[in-house]
Amino acid sequence: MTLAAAMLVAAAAIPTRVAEAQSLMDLFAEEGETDPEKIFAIIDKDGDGKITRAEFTERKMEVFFQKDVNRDTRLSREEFSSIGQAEFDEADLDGDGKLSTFEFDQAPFANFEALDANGDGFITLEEFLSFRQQMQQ
Ligand SMILES: [Ca+2]
Ligand SMILES: [Ca+2]
Ligand SMILES: [Ca+2]
Repeated sequence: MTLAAAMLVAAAAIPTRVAEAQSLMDLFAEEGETDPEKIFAIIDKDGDGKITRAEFTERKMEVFFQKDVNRDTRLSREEFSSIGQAEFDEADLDGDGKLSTFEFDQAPFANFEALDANGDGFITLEEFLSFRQQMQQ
């Protein structure tokens, strides 16, 4: 069994909410980074301890263009294999099997509102960590 196949089997065995949290972390992390505080710091560009919507979107777009290997401004399933098929399909609004920048930005798997628990327009480290914790329960 290849590593990728082994990971697929493992992903299928864990509950969806855990998979969502994992993919959120994967999405924003630098390659191989798993420490949520470091991931938070990557998104919080100006280092003021709060993630604004602009910082969140900027990081999402950075990730998008990193993943878009063939530079067609669409993410194919092959280019974006770190999330589950169900999450991918949910984000693929026009059902063409690829995610546009718009679809990626709107995607429920990386939704600003879901992380901004108190709705003040900023994601704090506490909100970021508790979102992750919630997802893992
Ligand atoms: Ca900030
Ligand atoms: Ca592409
Ligand atoms: Ca699409």
